[in-house]
Amino acid sequence: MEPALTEGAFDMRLTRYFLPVLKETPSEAQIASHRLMLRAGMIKQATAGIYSWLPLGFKVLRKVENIVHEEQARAGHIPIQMPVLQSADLWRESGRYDDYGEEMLRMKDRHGRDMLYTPTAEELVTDIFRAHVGSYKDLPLTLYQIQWKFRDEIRPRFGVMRGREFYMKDGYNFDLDYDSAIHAYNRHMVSYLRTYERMGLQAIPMRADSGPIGGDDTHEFLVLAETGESEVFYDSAITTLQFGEREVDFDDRDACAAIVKEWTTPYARTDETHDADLFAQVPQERQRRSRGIEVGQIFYFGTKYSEPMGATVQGPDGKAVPVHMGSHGIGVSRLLGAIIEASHDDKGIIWPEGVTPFHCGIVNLKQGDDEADAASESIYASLKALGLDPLYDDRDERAGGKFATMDLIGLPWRITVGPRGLKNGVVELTCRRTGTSEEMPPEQAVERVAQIYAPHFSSGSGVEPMANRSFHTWL
Ligand code: 5CA
Repeated sequence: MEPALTEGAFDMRLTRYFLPVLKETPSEAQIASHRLMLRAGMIKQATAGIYSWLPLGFKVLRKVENIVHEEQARAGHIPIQMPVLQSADLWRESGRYDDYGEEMLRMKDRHGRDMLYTPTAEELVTDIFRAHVGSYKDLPLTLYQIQWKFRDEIRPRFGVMRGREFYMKDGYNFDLDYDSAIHAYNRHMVSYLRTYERMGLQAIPMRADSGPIGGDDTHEFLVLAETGESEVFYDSAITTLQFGEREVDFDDRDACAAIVKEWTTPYARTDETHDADLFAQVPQERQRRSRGIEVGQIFYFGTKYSEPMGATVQGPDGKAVPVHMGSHGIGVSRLLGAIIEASHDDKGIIWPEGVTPFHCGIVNLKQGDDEADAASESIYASLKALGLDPLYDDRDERAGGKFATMDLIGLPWRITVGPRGLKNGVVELTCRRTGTSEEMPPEQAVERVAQIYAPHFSSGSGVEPMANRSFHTWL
């Protein structure tokens, strides 16, 4: 049998790759993440708020997406894919076609029918549900997708942070009653806490406003950053919480509720729901006012869509009841901006190990030197044989230029190979975050890199991590 074509099967020598880094700082970019994504050749603006994803950006987008899929699988949610173009008719049923306003991109097809580019998908998923589910015995059910969305933002800015076209995970739960739907809400909160931590982020759930999605119960997840668009108020105690390596049974209502309680007890709210009197009760030395990037939001809205759209199931007593629903979003493309805002320095990006586009860079200081070439090739092959994904800078360039590129694109680890070191049998292993370097024999450097990534290859709970799989086999 042919082995599966994995990501690692691609040739990752820089001379054969497409990494259009920019020397100049683009003047249109106001914040670090936008500047760095453009400079590192991750994205190119196609038109206002709409971007093409170049190889490096696309690779990180896929990594972030894979973490989202893995964590959704762990929580028991089921992936589907819905179209981006939808008929306006469904949105008339829910009453949102007129309510949604100018953010919705509307168009007509050749027959004059009203169409739209999906800004979210409550209506479409409810239509799928009502067509196929009729009994409480088929509940609970949570369907989700990762799909492009379009919102005609009045001021698209900060690159992928506030785009018009953006990539979003949107999930929808269908439950028989309030208690079961609240468990779905809690399960999503727990699952999201895990998801963001795996990306090296601290995202704080904060009580928020539900906007056009509707409902009273909603939390936004915020990554603290000066450049964030939301004003937030919180008790600093919440920043000490860590999900860590806990094992969670996602079917256990009490266990999920306890975790939600832990994260929702300290005060944390966006300005929309901020309550000055309540905030004043937080000990003064722990009161924080700051800014944050919203990387996700969860909603419980009960029967807001199921009732007008007739999404009912037969309950145990034989009576038809509208299902209780919620929706749950993660800003997948925005996350790339958020991760960079949280992790960069003046030289460039510093990728957390969980989402780095390549595990390790290899810099050959003297391309064309037989020994340096052979040692670099051998390190490249050894890392690949271990299932790792190295990027080998095999260009005939000055060392300074190679280091600048590696620092800019932010690979967490770099192995530097040069004739001088090789005479002593050593190469250099450098940590991007701390800047510290250590000399060691090539085999040992390979071994160390493998050890560093080992935790990212075994995520426990029966969900195999992406690094061992071919593209998209999570489905
Ligand atoms: N239907 C619900 C949940 S699926 C929903 O649409 N929620 S949302 O409006 O809060 O969007 C979910 C996430 O998408 C947000 O938390 C944010 O991270 C991301 N997002 C929203 N608008 C944009 C945008 N213009 N650009 C980039 N990301 C965005």
